[in-house]
Amino acid sequence: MNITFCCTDTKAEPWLAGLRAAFPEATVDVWQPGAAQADVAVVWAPPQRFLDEQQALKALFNIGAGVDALLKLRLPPGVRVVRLDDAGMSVQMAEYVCHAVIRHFREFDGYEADVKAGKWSYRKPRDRKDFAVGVMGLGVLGERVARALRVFDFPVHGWSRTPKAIEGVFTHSGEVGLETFLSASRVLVNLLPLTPDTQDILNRQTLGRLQPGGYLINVARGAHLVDADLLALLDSGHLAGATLDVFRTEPLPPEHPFWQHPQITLTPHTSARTLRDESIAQIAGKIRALEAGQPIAGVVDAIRGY
Ligand code: NDP
Ligand code: OXD
Repeated sequence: MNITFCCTDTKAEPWLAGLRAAFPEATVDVWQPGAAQADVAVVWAPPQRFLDEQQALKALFNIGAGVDALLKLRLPPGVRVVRLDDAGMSVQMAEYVCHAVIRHFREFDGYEADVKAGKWSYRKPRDRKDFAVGVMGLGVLGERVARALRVFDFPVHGWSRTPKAIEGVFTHSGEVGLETFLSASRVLVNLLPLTPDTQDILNRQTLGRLQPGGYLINVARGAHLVDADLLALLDSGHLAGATLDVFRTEPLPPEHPFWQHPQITLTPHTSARTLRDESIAQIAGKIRALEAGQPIAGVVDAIRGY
């Protein structure tokens, strides 16, 4: 078997070592233009030239959960696109989102500012019943996040394309369920894949339906959010703030107003990182399963877009 590695912004050596250890019988190399045809590829943001040259690939293993960038490229015919299926990401996402929700709910940002100013002051405890959290997307990451939020007794609503049942979570689905879902939520967490149906979904209209004093946590993709609409809703006072991990352009350009906005907390696309060892183990297991003709989880439906 010939495995090729083509991952932008990723140190190749440790990945190659892990893949070689898992497949001692295989050839595992970093792709170079003109390289021999490979059977399987491990990729992140590969150039179009890679895909144009590697027409014999049977499977493309994306070392992330989101495949939006990959699906914009022309893929070899019949290739299976396989996403990372958790591989240590969901616990990180649950930590990040619970941290952001709790920081906002308990006003820890306010306490930090007070302490910096040498002020010993109390804030009135808030009622968590008034801080219902809506999780958009109830897949591998969204479901874990919804369950984690329930541990802190927040009312939790979830929205997905097809109906879902999660114990303790009020679930809604499809276009018909969106309005009820939004108006039931004060804090909105976005964990949707980026597809033609979900691009720009966080806009003046949808965010405007959140309860007054709403709060946005976007951890999925920057292109889900209409930046100007978020700024307008913060200025109008309808939204109290936002925590953003993803942006239309990454790195976020230095002149972007999000950097300095007092109600926006931002992080550099780090809410759930790809963990190398877990990912290699998962990909290796799936390659072995495919070799044995067994079904695998995480195969992307290119028509659906995730
Ligand atoms: P999944 O594919 O497992 O889940 C996607 C969920 O979104 C499903 O519940 C699906 O519904 C729902 N959905 C898709 N389209 C629609 C729609 N049109 N309307 C309503 N619901 C919809 O994805 P993951 O949970 O693994 O990941 C989600 C996203 O998180 C990734 O695509 C990626 O963009 C982002 N991500 C960000 C990271 C970061 O560090 N910031 C790290 C990892 C991922 P259904 O259940 O009915 O199919
Ligand atoms: C992913 C990501 O999609 O890192 O996995 O955003």
